[in-house]
Amino acid sequence: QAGKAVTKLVPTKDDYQKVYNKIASILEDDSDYDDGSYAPVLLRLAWHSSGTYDKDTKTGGSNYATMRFEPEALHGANNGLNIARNIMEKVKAEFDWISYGDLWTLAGVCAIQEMAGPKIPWRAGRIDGFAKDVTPDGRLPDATQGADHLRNIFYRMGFNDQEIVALSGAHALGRCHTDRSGFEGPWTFSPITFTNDYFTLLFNEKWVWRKWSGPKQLADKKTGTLMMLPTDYVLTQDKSFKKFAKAYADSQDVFFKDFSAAFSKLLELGVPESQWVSSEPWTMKTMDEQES
Ligand code: CCH
Repeated sequence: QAGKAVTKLVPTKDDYQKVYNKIASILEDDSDYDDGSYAPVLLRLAWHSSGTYDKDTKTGGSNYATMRFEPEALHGANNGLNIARNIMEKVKAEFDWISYGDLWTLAGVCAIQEMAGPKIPWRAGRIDGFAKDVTPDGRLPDATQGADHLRNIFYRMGFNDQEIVALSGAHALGRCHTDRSGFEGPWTFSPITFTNDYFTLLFNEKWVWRKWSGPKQLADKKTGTLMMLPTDYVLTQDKSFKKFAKAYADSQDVFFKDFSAAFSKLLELGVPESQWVSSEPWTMKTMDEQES
């Protein structure tokens, strides 16, 4: 067979692990970027590419990676995600066989796991869509609103109150940027380590409206360095949300378990069952696990 092209094989779990490893290897490429890691912004890309799902029309979701196209790329909610998409191009250049939907969701898995979060079961099989598949603006949550809005948005994706609260715990990571959303600052003191601090801080700190010219957001009274969005604070005000938020503040294990299940479900929204390459989700290894 010398000199003959090898028949292209279906990628295996090992192939996707190589992609995971590549993503992990570039997370901290620029120590000057934010808190020293691209993981939070990659996580936000995975979420925004999946959270457009509408269960009634079965449109949106992670399948087609339609954020590559205008106008979805320019939707206000996606401000700043061009940074994440550009970083992903470096990975795509090396692994051209992977679909954008698989790449972006795998980056979300990698971000959580490499920031010391729980294992996120993940499956491959998303396919690239076209500009005609872009979703309408307004499918992602608006941080200035309240509990009704959160329910409208997340029930549309097929989530319940418990899952809404669990997913919100992702705000343990990363920060807001005035030039992206208008809001400013991190939610926790460790924005590149996944913890349940978002929930403990929500209950243990006193939150006051920040006095500034920007959009309405809360600041912790003690240091004034942390922030909560109106939609974050509502998790302590709405009776049903509060019950779950309290449980997650009380136990990081419970939070990690519920987050893993809800986030895994989020990443699969909009992908027809027949497309998955494996019947069972895979658990990708962390870089640490592969060293020992
Ligand atoms: Fe979020 N998020 N998010 N979020 N988000 C922002 C940043 C991050 C809302 C609004 C905002 C989820 C849910 C919500 C992340 C993950 C998740 C920002 C600042 C706003 C505003 C953007 C900026 O300025 O850079 C609202 C409203 C909701 C309602 O539920 C969910 C669910 C997830 C993931 C599971 C992450 C991570 C960030 C930090 C990004 C970064 O660049 O640091």
